[in-house]
Amino acid sequence: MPVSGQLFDNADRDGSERIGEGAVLFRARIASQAGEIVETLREITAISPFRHLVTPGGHRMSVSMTSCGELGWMSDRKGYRYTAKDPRTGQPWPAIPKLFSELASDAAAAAGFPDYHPDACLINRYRAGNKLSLHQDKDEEDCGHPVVSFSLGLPATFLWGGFKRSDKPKRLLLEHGDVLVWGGPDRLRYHGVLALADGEHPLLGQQRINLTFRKAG
Ligand code: MD6
Ligand code: FE
Repeated sequence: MPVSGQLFDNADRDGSERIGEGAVLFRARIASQAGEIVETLREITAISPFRHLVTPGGHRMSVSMTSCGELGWMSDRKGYRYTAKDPRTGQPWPAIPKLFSELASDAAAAAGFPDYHPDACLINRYRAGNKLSLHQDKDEEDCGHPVVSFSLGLPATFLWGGFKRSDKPKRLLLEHGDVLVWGGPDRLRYHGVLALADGEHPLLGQQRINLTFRKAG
């Protein structure tokens, strides 16, 4: 239900904001769990460290990435795909911690996607100036499942585009603790992240971390 004039007319009392037919932004939803999430991330990145991937076109991505889950997202000269093992270590990707999968499925349910069980979590690390160009998430077998995104650390300007790369995107500020769930008719929208501005975050210092959960297999 829309509330006071301070909020947008698509904002609800719980701080959630519907930004599309299949998309809801929950502001600061996981802020109180952020410390525990970051601690758990350290355990994951000790096993499968952040690395800069190369796009099929041969560009080194400025954002560094790693994964956890039964499947991890990969890019190299041969293309984008999911793998069961981290090519860097030759070992399976670390499992998705229970805390993460519970928070992701709770958020999905709150956005109208019950019974969400992600099997892949891509972890992105941005430092000042790092950006992610407009793209669609379409490497998953069945795009009937939503993507759930957690933002931690420095704020970023997220580009919420249309269904063609040339559609002018809207700008959305994603801040520490925000959760964005998007699926259904919005699942294949183009989206990206503008170059991260300098800053200092109390928990994460000069970085932004983004986790995106998917059902990839
Ligand atoms: C980011 N996020 O926020 C990058 N993709 O750093 C994504 O690319 C993304 O947030 C699909 C669904 C939600 C997302
Ligand atoms: Fe994406």
